[in-house]
Amino acid sequence: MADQHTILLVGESNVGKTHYGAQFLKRLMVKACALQMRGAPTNLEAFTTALGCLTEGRATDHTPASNYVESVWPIRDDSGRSADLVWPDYGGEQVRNLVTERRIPPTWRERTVQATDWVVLIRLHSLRSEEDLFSRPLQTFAAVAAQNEHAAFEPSDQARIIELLQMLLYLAQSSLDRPLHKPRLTILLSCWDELRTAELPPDLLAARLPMFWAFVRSNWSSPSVIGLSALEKALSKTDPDADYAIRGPEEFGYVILPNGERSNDITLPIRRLMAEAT
Ligand SMILES: Nc1nc2c(ncn2[C@@H]2O[C@H](COP(=O)(O)OP(=O)(O)OP(=O)(O)O)[C@@H](O)[C@H]2O)c(=O)[nH]1
Ligand SMILES: [Mg+2]
Repeated sequence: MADQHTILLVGESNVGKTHYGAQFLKRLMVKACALQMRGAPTNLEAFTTALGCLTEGRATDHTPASNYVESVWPIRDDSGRSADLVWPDYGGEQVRNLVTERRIPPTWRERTVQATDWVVLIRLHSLRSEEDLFSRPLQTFAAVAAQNEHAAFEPSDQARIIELLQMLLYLAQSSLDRPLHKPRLTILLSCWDELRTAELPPDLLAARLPMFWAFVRSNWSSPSVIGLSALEKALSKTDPDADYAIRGPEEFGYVILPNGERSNDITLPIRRLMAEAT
């Protein structure tokens, strides 16, 4: 019997969900990874456009805000464990709306309860870094505060992501009395190539989003933080990248494991989840 791994893949718009899904699927198709397809995948439509673009060396479009599709990939790992991977693709605005509207549509409620693993994508490069007394003189703060007196309050990017996880934990009815083992949490720092850093992924997260990292560590027993570059470099939507077109998209992309080890197998974050499942 195959385990069912339903992944709650959480990421706001533009973090790289669709490109990761397409690159993951491509790896499975050309058998260039530790995981193997052991049957026919279903609902690949969500990724066919992206796969086509990547084969030509181009980036694909933003997913329409209201889209939500789940694709099921029957897989086996190199030690014979089987799983049905339920991989969603959707417009990231839906995630942002959960927090801003403070309303959870029934479909998202169900997904949260059913998921065995939560994978959260965070693109550090596009988050606003917080301004505080350590980075700015006090006067600049006072001036900005006066200017914004009537502006609506907006939480910081960091606070918004914490709020999102709080809402999901509440929905999943997780008891926080003890550090959580289930659902397991994997944080993928996406578009790692943009960050041009040699730091370890958990260290970078702790330095850039300290409040978020403290929240995660106080609630989960062993969260994983992995750097992910699904594309390895920025691609244009219009100008095809020659290397991609010649060598194939499966030759690009890598992950940085928590200990700093680099691997070209971008399916490893999921392989690790399968190995931990008991
Ligand atoms: N440099 C770099 N850019 C990437 C990588 N992965 C994705 N991108 C770019 O990031 C942008 C967003 O990627 P998508 O996969 O469309 O993001 P998404 O999360 O699906 O966004 P929505 O569909 O709006 O929810 C695109 O312009 C991609 O080309 C990567 O590994 N490195
Ligand atoms: Mg998308």
